[in-house]
Amino acid sequence: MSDAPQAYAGPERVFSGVQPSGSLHLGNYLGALKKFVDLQEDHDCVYCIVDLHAVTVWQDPADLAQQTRHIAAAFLASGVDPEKAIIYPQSRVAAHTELAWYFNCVARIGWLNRMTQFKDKAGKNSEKMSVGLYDYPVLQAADILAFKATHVPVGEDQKQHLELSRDIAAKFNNDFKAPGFFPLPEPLIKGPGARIMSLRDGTKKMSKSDPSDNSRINLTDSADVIAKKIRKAKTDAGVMPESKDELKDRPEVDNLVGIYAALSGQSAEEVLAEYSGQGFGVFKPALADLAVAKLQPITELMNRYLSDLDEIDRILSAGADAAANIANPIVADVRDVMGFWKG
Ligand code: AQP
Repeated sequence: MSDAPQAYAGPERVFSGVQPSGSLHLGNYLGALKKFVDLQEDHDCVYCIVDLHAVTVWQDPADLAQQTRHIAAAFLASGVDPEKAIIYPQSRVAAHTELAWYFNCVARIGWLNRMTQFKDKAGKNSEKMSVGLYDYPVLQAADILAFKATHVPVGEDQKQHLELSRDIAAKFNNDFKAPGFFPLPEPLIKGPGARIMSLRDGTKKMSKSDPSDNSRINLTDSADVIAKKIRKAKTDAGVMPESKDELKDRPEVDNLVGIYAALSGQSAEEVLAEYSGQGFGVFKPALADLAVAKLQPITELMNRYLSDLDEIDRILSAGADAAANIANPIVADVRDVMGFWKG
């Protein structure tokens, strides 16, 4: 008999989340939303607006619900279809927080101490950060595993958190002698757009919380603002190179080529073949035109969805019911596996 733990034999399911903590940017779109749309065609998909994650840092109560609707509008405008995928706010499904508590008792402090995103976000102020920000990756594991999700489309920044989810799932299965109870979820990271960097510093990821608005392209930016931000994007004194190898020490140029490739559906090599030897005076306007052509229809649709908040609320409510119908029985099984009193 093999000593290998029994593999998960349940159906495939996709789960991912986006925080309602500010305006979505090009990195969120290319790293996550665009993949959500592709996956809904042939997978069972659950897409969550992770408001419980958002409140790990201060969110103004006057804005939170509207920010949640904004993310829903961005999902819909990007092409996520509520007939094909579940869209809902995390705080409406209590299974997330219940499972997170059980996982808090499975995960080890040493595992969380290794999470680089907490260190990056907390900086020198870790003592002043919320316990929730530190524990965020455990809630993320609960988000995924409350649905027994097998695949998680995310940007590269989430790779370490996904590894933690796998470790928690494996330890739970092992500790409670429940081989194959939880799947070990696979990140879906590959592909263009997995790591979009700041327009001001090619070594830092594009982020909602970057204090410089010029560092990112927001999905709500007008055509003029997008063009201006790309015109101002940091580059160097060189011209467009011939090969990808030559991009290694040019992170800002590498990033712009990556953005062009992800938006146009070409490879970086194809982009370089078209623009090698040209100056940024040629490449940047071409990139701006492309970005405007791809993003403006999304911005316009978002605004149209936001003009009918009742419809967004209806979609979120129906999504929350559908999500609870999947997650509640799974978390009830977890209680059984752990041996809680049933009455
Ligand atoms: N720069 C990026 N490139 C590619 N993918 C990215 N994602 C985020 N930034 C990039 C992916 O977008 C999804 C949703 O992210 P999130 O809003 O839940 O949280 P985040 O990763 O913390 O995004 P931000 O913009 O960096 O927010 P702040 O500044 O608030 O921390 C995830 O799949 C993420 O990988």
